[in-house]
Amino acid sequence: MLTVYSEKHKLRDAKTELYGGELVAPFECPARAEYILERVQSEKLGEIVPPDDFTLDPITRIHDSQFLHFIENCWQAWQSSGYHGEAIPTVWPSRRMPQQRIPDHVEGKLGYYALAGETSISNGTWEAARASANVALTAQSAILNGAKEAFALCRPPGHHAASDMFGGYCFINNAAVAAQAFIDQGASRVSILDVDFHHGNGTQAIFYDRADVMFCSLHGDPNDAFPHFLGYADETGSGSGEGYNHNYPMGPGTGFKSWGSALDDACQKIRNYAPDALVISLGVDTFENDPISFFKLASDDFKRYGATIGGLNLPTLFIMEGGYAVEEIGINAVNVLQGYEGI
Ligand code: SP5
Ligand code: ZN
Repeated sequence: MLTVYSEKHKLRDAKTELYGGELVAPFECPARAEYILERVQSEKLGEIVPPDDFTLDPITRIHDSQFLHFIENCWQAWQSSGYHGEAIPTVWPSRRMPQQRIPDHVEGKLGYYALAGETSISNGTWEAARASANVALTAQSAILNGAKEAFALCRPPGHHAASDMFGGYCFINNAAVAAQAFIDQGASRVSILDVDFHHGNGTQAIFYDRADVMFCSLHGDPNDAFPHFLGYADETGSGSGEGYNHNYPMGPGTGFKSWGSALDDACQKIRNYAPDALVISLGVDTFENDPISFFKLASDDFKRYGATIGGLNLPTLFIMEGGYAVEEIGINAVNVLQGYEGI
């Protein structure tokens, strides 16, 4: 399987994450991608190529231009305002405050565009997010040009980012950008299957009223898990998108037996939908030793479910999302890809 990887992910190297009332070293760190790359190499998964350059056009198909402009310029504006730490929002347009104004000051803009407060914006964040989207688009092009499958080793991740929101370690929604690229290049239907531990709230929001992109997500019940405010089972789509959004929230301690049944159900929905392409939001934070999650999948389970995805026999684009048990992240991610390939 082809892997697309960019060294520019290292430019996303924030020093702070707001966690449990403290500023800690971010869980979403450069070592994650390096461990995955090493495992791709040591397992001889296949060729590894750098991304092509793309214009902003495929990204603006999904994201609001002012939002992108903000992510690009936030760090500069934050520094100019005299702050010494990284850019962290402290105020939001919450209930009973209107959301139609976008304030001028960077502090107001941060709250306007942030969906959560844990994700600091730091020097290099925009460049890394841009490169991550190019990694996804390059892998998507490979499939368009005939590859059966490809692995986009994206970092930073994307599935929490909506058209005009960042957070949950995400800035540009790589899976959504790639799915839209398939549609723009002639696909009639695309399925996105999100197996990250967290609900892909950004991806759901982006495609919620559309029938041409079906979204299925297996995740920690938002009653108990981030992002808390989306990902419930009764969210099934709206307008012409009604029936094309499927959430499988599961509680603390969920192991492979129940998780695998949910996957089988989602795969049946994908089969019935008969998409032209399948995009997998591949988070491996479902792992039993993940430091911020509560599912109990073992390393071998990743191989087993990779085989289930392979059984769909669809052109498949794997997009890397979360996974924070850093030393095992390469084993778990590559196990999915090898399971898919029947290895
Ligand atoms: C891409 C991705 O996986 N993003 C995840 C972002 C989660 N950030 C918030 C984490 C809050 C963790 N609370 C967990 C409590 C564990 N004791
Ligand atoms: Zn996650």
